[in-house]
Amino acid sequence: MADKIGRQDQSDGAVKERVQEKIKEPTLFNVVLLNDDYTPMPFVVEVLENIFAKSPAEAYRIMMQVHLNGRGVAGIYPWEVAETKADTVVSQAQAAGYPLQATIEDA
Ligand code: TYC
Repeated sequence: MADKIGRQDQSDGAVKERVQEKIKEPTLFNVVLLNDDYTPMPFVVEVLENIFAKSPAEAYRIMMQVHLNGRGVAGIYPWEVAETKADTVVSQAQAAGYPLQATIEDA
């Protein structure tokens, strides 16, 4: 096969050297959990397992990272997914009576 990926035959037989790639990577956002003094550690671990699909060991590691450093990345997603997950964290925490907060930032 003479054609190569990235080249495109022209009607006059010339070959255009470069074709503009149309692949657009989705912009990604970090969902960041914030520390507080009141949300129980097991609740945060549960959130990380249930909403961010983390293993129990990874969920515990991230929870401790937030507890010790004040913040930690729970997951990285396209905007609408990040927004839904952050909203879900806050509403589940509120329903349980805890002040746990999640924010979104550029990845
Ligand atoms: N600092 C909380 C405690 O000592 C635990 C905690 C961890 C809270 C992570 C929020 O995002 C958080 N009970």
